[in-house]
Amino acid sequence: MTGAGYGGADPIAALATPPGESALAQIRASGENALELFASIFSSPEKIKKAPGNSVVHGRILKPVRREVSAGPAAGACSSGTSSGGTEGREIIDEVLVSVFRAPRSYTGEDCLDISCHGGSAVVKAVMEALRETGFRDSLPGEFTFRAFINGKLDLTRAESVMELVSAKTGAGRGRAVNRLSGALEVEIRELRDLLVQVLAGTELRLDYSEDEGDAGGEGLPDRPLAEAVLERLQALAASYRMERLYQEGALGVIAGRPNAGKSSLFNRLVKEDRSIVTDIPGTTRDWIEAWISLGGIPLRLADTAGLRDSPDEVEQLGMARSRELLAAADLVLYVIDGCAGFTGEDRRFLESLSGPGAPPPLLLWNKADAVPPPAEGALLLKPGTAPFPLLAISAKTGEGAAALCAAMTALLEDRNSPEGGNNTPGIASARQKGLIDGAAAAVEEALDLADRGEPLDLIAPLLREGVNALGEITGEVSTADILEAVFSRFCVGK
Ligand SMILES: Nc1nc2c(ncn2[C@@H]2O[C@H](COP(=O)(O)OP(=O)(O)OP(=O)(O)O)[C@@H](O)[C@H]2O)c(=O)[nH]1
Ligand SMILES: [Mg+2]
Repeated sequence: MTGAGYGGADPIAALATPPGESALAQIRASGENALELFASIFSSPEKIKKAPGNSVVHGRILKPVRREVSAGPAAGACSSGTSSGGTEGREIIDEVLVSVFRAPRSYTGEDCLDISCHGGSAVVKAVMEALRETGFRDSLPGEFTFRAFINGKLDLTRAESVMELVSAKTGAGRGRAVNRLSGALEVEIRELRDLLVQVLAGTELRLDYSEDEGDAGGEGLPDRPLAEAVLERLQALAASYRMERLYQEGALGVIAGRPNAGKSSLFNRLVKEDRSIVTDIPGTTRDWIEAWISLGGIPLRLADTAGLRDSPDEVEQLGMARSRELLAAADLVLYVIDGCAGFTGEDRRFLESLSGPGAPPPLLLWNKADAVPPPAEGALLLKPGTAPFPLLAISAKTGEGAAALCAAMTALLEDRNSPEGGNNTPGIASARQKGLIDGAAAAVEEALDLADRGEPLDLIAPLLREGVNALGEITGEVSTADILEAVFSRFCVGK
């Protein structure tokens, strides 16, 4: 049941906060004898040993005894040792607050400690060394959450959401991950699995009965409407994946256009900072520059690029090659037209070259609307015989149209990623979950298809079982060491 390296209940410890200088740092420890081991390096061992679960103890961490063999009392030695544990005269490492949790009422389900010590690498290093000397080992990535899973505190969907929560870039992404952590996805998957088990049970029963009767049971699928309902809900879950990825990982937005169109000015306005150099010299931006922004909760990696034009300048050409690479990977293209120069033949050519198969249609922006208003039609005819392309009037200089632009960008990303017709199912956010849901849906679909064609139930039952197993794998009811290791090794240490 356990992956190589993971497993067991031996005492583990890890820094749970980022390394570096800070007011406080948090070190987590968990496992068999965690409280007794920690007590041996604590100024008031009995307080730790007797502490009830969910309580906080104040005291000092001391150098482990083994290191004190011949050394006399060091500067800062503990002079007020308590009744037992041999704490007198030992060097103090730090003054700490220790949160004590007792099994099974802890994150991991084991005896657990959260040590809040002073921040800074020297303190953390010394505390971790003391913990190692008393018998804790450094935890593997995600090992605390792995133990929570093994001890039945979390299913796999919730365990994965812990990592999603840690890496959420915006409030909306965090909200979606918390929804999964609270078990919304787990409940949906378990429900679907139960329903599919019901269909399978009905099928096997009919199969047994037909075998007794001497036929192979080719008379349609028992509980067919149930199987259809399961398939529909599985498809809705699969469709939620793109939207969840969008909120979790974000999208790439690229600002492109001719030199001097105002791309860098727009970039600075959207990132709300003077990041990119703005001058009236065409060809100012050579190398692209990027920043993350939040678009109504969608994390957007926004890139300002070198202006596109026919130029013999080698450096500019290299810059434009990079612009094109970014454009090829973009989820959203903001094409900026210089209102003062008007829509030029060069703009038309670049826009045509951007509209390859699969490329997202760009948002066309008429910039410098403060100086020159956009064409009265509010649209541009890019190709004769095609529908005019809508224009959004903006001024990177005054901010006019910026709010409408952000709303249009958000709507475009949501439209492109939302499931058709929308749905209210809890979303799935990991590729692992998506693969298993697709597998389960394909199996149920094939089962229905075979039933339609009057195929015998003994061909259909294994497909239903495949679906049941795939759903069990999502929550971790069916799991192998490899799956668990793949899930938990992606976590950060201390989680
Ligand atoms: N009136 C007006 N001027 C603008 C506006 N946006 C940009 N400009 C001016 O246009 C000039 C070029 O602006 P940039 O933002 O550097 O243009 P760019 O597209 O990044 O240019 P390159 O980096 O050379 O490709 C600067 O003088 C800006 O002040 C606008 O909305 N209105
Ligand atoms: Mg620029």
